[in-house]
Formats: sequence, structure tokens, C-alpha cells
Amino acid sequence: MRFLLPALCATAALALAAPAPAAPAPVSVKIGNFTFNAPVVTVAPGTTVTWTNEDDIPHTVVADDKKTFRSKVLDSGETFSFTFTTAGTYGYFCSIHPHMTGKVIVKAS
Ligand SMILES: [Cu+2]
Repeated sequence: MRFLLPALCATAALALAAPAPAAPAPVSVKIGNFTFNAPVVTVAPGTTVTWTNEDDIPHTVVADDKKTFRSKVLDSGETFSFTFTTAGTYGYFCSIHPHMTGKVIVKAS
């Protein structure tokens, strides 16, 4: 029992020392039925967006400029994540099915 109190104090000190600013909550976009759901998401700078392919066929997630972000071919159940640090509008599409499009809008709240 004598050793428990110092351990608790150390734990409390660590909790107080933890950095306060939290990263924005991550955002998920599902890919299903040849569609990005949701097709438009608005996020704060620093947000990580994760796409999950829930279709039975492969898809990709490629920025309109083909270089800001570009996933490999995502098989069923695979994911791709990108962290948006800079404000702006980022259109993207599936390079296998170019009619599949989506948009991430990054702006400070
Ligand atoms: Cu596709």
C-alpha cells in the first residue's frame, strides 16, 4: 500500500503534462456500389480521411491532380488514408472508374 500513492501521483503528473491540442477526429468515407459515400466531406486542417472499399471489386482514390494523394488499387476491405494539412478543395476520383468522384473540403472552423 505504501508504494501505491507515489505511483498514482506519477500517473496524475503525466496526465497533466499531456499536450492539450487534440488532432481533429478522423473521418471515414466508404466506397460502395461504385460510389464514394459521402461524396463531399468538409474537415478541419490536420484531419485524416480514411477511405474503405466495401465493394466486391477494386477501386482507387486519386486526387484530381494525380499527385496530392494517390492510393494503390484497393481490394475489397482495404483502406487508404490521407491527412489534409492545407486548406483548400480537393477533388478526387477512382482511376478505374473515372465517373466515381468525390471531394474533400479543408477549412479552418
Ligand atoms: Cu472504382
